[in-house]
Amino acid sequence: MRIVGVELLEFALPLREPFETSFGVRSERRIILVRLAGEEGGEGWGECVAEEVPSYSYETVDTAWTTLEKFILPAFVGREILGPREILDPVAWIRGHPMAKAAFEMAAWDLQAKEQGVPLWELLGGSGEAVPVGVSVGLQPDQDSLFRKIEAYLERGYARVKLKIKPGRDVELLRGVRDRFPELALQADANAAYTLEDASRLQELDDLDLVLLEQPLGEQELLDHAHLQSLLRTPICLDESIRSLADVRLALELDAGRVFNIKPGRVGGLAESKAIHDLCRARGVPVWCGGMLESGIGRAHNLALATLPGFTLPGDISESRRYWKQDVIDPEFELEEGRMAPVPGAGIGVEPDLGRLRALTNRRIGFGTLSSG
Ligand code: OSB
Ligand code: MG
Repeated sequence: MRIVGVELLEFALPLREPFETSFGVRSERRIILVRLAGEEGGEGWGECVAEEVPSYSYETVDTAWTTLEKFILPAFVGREILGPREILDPVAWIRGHPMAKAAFEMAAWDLQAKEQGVPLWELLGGSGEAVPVGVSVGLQPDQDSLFRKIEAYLERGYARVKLKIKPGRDVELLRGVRDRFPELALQADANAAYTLEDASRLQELDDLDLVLLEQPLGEQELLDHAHLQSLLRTPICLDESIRSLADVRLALELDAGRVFNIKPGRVGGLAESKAIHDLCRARGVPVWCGGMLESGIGRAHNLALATLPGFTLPGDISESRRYWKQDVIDPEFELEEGRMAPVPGAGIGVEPDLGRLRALTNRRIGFGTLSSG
């Protein structure tokens, strides 16, 4: 498969409501999409999950744009791609920047699946079946709005709720929710806001029957996570700490985490995600698919991945309407009877509304030959 053209475009989508985490508040999302043109006329799409500011990760929209424009895309125009696992070989020399690499890699998986006429989930080894999904709820102004929000999500059919926590807004907040919703599949995400000094406070969470506690400590603190895990019954799930299969191997060796959140963007793409999934499945370690407030393009990739058999916990793969007034794909992603399924068709099964995308686009760059539109 030869890539004859590449386009990079950036646009902004306002979030339906602000999303607050221990890092701060987001009210819109700047999104980069990668569009690939294959020699047989097919197109592949990928989304970059880097955020506006370097808080969740050191990458940002601007570092990803520069890395894609200067180093990644020029290596591929006019070049043959050998297979999904070898996609990134020509840029393996680039240190780090997994989110920039993943945006390209995922577009290339989509293109390969389309050129073979198969759905992406099939190429990945998934079932393509509808999967139960969860919702990630940001910090709310008060308990009443939090309860109302959770009730509305449960009515839509979400299979579990994840709440953002931070020091000072943790144990009481979660205890209130547990008292009000005794049966709820509930988990908490601290986005690296604690240190080992908070261990006794975090131990109080053990009585709340949480599915897991996501990334309580700093990104680099695998040893401290192992120490904390030895003090907790609640399973620790790692998010920010995991940037590759090597990180998972180390974390398992140290018992620094007993569950893993796989985000293809954070680990450099779908091939690495699948390798992590395969290792965890072989070891009986549960994984689930995380989210980065993606548009419908990134969501479609995540959903295909989440149909692999080792994704035994509901992912942060929510409906388009949970994030956007209007998504860039049409029809949008919706829950059906509490589950979400990949859209039928080759590749990721969806494509952006090009007219709308053109109207929203703030910057664009093209390499090689691209069809019009
Ligand atoms: O920590 O999982 C996270 C969003 C942006 C950055 C980091 C995280 C999140 C979420 C939202 O929790 C998940 C989603 O619904 O996309
Ligand atoms: Mg997280």
